[in-house]
Amino acid sequence: MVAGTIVWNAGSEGVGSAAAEPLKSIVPVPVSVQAVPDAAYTITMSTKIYVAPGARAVGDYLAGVLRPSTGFPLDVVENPTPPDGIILQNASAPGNDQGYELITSTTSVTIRASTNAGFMSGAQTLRQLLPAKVEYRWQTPGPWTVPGAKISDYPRFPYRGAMLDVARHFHPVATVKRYLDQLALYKINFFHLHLSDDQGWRIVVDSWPRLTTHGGSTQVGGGPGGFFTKDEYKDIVAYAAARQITVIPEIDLPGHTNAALSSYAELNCNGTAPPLRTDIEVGYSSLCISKDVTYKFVEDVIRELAEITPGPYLHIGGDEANATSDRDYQTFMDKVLPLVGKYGKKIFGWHEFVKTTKDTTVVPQYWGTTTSNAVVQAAAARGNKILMSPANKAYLDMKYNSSTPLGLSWAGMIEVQDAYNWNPGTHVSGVQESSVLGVEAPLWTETIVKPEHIDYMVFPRLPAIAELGWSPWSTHDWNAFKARLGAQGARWNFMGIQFYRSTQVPWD
Ligand code: TNX
Repeated sequence: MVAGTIVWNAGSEGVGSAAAEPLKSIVPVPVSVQAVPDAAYTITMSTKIYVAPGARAVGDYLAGVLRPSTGFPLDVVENPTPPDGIILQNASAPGNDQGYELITSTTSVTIRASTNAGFMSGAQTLRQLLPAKVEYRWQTPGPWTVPGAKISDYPRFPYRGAMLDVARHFHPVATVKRYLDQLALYKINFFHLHLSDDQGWRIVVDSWPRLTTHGGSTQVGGGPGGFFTKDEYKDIVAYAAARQITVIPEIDLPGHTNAALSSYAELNCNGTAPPLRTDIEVGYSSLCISKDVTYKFVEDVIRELAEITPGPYLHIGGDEANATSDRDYQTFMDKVLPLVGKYGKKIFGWHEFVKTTKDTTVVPQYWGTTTSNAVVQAAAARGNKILMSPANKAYLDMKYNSSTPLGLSWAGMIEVQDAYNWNPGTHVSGVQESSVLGVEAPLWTETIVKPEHIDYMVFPRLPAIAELGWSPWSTHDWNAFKARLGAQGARWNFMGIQFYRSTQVPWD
């Protein structure tokens, strides 16, 4: 079937509004959805989840999503020849290795995939095919019917990410887990955790303990701050992994380092520790490029962080190093980039760092507001993959409009339609689709203090970015998207997500 085709078999037309129909409400929209008459499947008290060997983790996750509202036991069972029920079956996947098929019959709903990433995406589609109340945390009456369907689906880009800044305002483990639960629903598969900035250092480094005891002790506005112990960080990584999400930790270097400089006087060129900062200025701090202790510090941090990070990537920041001269910035990156490799990790950084290296394995994250950038274009020409986070489209901390009570506006106001109406594959001139790794939606937290604030800025824009990363460009259509997005509102209500009710969207 052609990418993006949506085939409606006889009997599926004219039943209710588009938004109310689960097969027409999936976000991100699948590559192909076929309605199959007389093949609806109803989950009952006796339904079991049969898993291929290796897919048990996804089966357990799916059972965990479905049990509270259905009240059903939904045992997860390994069985090579499952009779009926929910079946996760090994098979060659459509498109690429993150793809899956979902096929219903009156006795089963089968997800066919070749990786747990594929099974997880199929599970999220299944979740969206069930009534919105399946998201409720209390037992609620069914029926729990999946419409008759054959879905074939796979992502446009391998990387769909979200970033959370826990440095400007600290966000504890429970808030991070809640966010991971929300991200999984939209097939986000990378979680970038911004762990250090001028206002706070949020991860324990045993060899430099004052980074957290002092550097983690406050935040923007002067509150108590906080930090993750290594065990808490590992707990986040495991929770993400159970949702097939890879954590990419960021230590922002050599700028955005006031919290570190305040914790250790020796990291400053003048040997004097500055006070902690709780304002939202940027671009004033820099590690001391000429001191040997700087590289001992950076190596210790990278080593300890790499040890507790099973994923393949570390993000080294590199943005807004306005207090570091160009020559010093180059010197710093020449010394630091090899350290990441030494501890077995690949490098992500904010896009400007890529001017310092010809290494084509590093990933610059484009955060500019224009559609041409010489450094990024040159990197793409050399063969680097680019991660797209244009601030005027993908930044979740920008206001929706001038009356939005939270957020900043330096990159513009971003209504839902603005977040949706751009093409990652053509956005930056000279960066072809084949050079794009994917998309990421960053949430900086200068003004974001509580989970409700996260909800309000993330929803409904994150699903727009998720769809740009997943769905074929041939499906891109604002009117179709806004109808599907509107149908998600009921789901968010059951999830307790306090979203922004944009007037651009016909909410259910
Ligand atoms: C720019 S984008 C920053 C952050 C701020 C953000 C606020 C980037 C790489 N740096 O330090 O938090 O703007 O929107």
